[in-house]
Amino acid sequence: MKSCIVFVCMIGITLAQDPIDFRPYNVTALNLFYSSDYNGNGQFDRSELNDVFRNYDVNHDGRVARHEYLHFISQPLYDFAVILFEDYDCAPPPDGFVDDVDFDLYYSEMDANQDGMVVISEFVDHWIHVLEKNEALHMPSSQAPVTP
Ligand SMILES: [Ca+2]
Ligand SMILES: [Ca+2]
Ligand SMILES: [Ca+2]
Repeated sequence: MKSCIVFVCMIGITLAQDPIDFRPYNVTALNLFYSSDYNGNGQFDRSELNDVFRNYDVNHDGRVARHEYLHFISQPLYDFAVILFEDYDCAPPPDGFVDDVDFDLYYSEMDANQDGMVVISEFVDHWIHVLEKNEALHMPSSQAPVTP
C-alpha cells in the first residue's frame, strides 16, 4: 500500500515528512521507480500500472474513482493529488474514473520512444516533468529553494 501511494500521489513517504520536499526530483523519481517496479526487472511494465492502482480500488470494480483515490490523500498534498488524478484520467472524455483505457494512454505517454516498454530513464524523466510542472502545488512554501 505504501509504495502504491508513493507512486500515485508521490505521497506515502511524505506522511512522515514535515515539511514535504520532493527535491531533488531525480532522486524522488528514482525512488518512485524502485517502489513501482514490483517484479524488479528494471522496467516499469504496463501491468505494474494496474498494480500501483489496485489498492485504491476499494470496491474492486476494476477502476479507481476520484473519491477512492482522494480518500487516501490529505493536505498539504491534496491539491497536487487532484491534479495528478486529472492526469491519470487522461482518456477522453475525462469521466472521473481511472481504468484500463486511461492506463493505456498514460503508459503510452510515459513511453517516450514508443517501443511498448517504459524503461527507467523514461519513467524518471516523466516524473521529473510532472514534479516540475506542478511545483507550486507541492513545494513547501516555508522553505527557500535548495540548490543540489
Ligand atoms: Ca517491472
Ligand atoms: Ca477515465
Ligand atoms: Ca520505451
